[in-house]
Amino acid sequence: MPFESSIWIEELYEMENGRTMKLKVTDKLATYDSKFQRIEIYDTKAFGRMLVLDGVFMTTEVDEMGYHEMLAHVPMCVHPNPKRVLVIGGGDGGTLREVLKHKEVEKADICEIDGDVIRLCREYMPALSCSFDDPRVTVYTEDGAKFIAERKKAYDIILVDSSDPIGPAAVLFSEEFYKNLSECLDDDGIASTQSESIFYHPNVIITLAQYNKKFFKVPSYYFTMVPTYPSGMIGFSFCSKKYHPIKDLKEEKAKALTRQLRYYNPDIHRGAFALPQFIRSKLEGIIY
Ligand code: SPD
Repeated sequence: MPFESSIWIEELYEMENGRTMKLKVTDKLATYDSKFQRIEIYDTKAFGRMLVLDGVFMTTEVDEMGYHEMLAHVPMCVHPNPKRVLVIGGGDGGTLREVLKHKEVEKADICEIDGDVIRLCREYMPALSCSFDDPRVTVYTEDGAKFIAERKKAYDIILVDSSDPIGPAAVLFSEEFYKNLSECLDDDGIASTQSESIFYHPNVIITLAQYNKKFFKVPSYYFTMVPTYPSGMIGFSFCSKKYHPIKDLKEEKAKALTRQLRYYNPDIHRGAFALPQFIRSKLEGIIY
């Protein structure tokens, strides 16, 4: 009889008001207390390898494409020439891997505060961390909020691949951060930022939509499916200084890219901006 683990890992759901999620794990590959957080990597029965930060499920091999492809390709298939790209956070490398699928990219900077996340993901999660050695990549192990505050009009695209607004990532959900995000982008730049779940975090989404509207000409919000995240979904603020998320979609480019992807395609792109009425009505007058 093959060994069947009966160990379940229960997520620490601080933000989800008495709700949680459990996954059966078959092996614990790493646990490390870095300067910023506890980093754990598991083998799970149903979702492949999983990265956990401070008890919160960050990404799994099986469903990460719903998150990383949508964070990267939605803005990158709208901007006509995304040459200079910055990823904030994203130490597992999944977003960077997607960015580098765009041939126009000349420079892909990644600013991750915790170098130990990169180190452990490079060792244990190669399916995600496979792009760090690409010659277009520069890694900065710094505070992302400070990094963007020090740079003006430096990027075409900024992708904020953060954890939740508790712990080291809290600063990435502030008004000042959205102001600096806008100033760090060129005049036609676009940022996409991790903006939580419409079911569990409507107040976070509304607050971020207000910042988005204040500092960007074309503010919007879209979402995607990720079974291991709270409520099985997560969304992103689409913060654009010029381009419309649907009218300016580069259809042919998006279609061609789809051949090497598992989640994103032009129809998914358009559909992701259609929000259920309960959240759409709350965002009415802000971004709708
Ligand atoms: N509630 C967990 C949200 C995590 C979002 N970021 C994940 C990072 C994956 N690169």
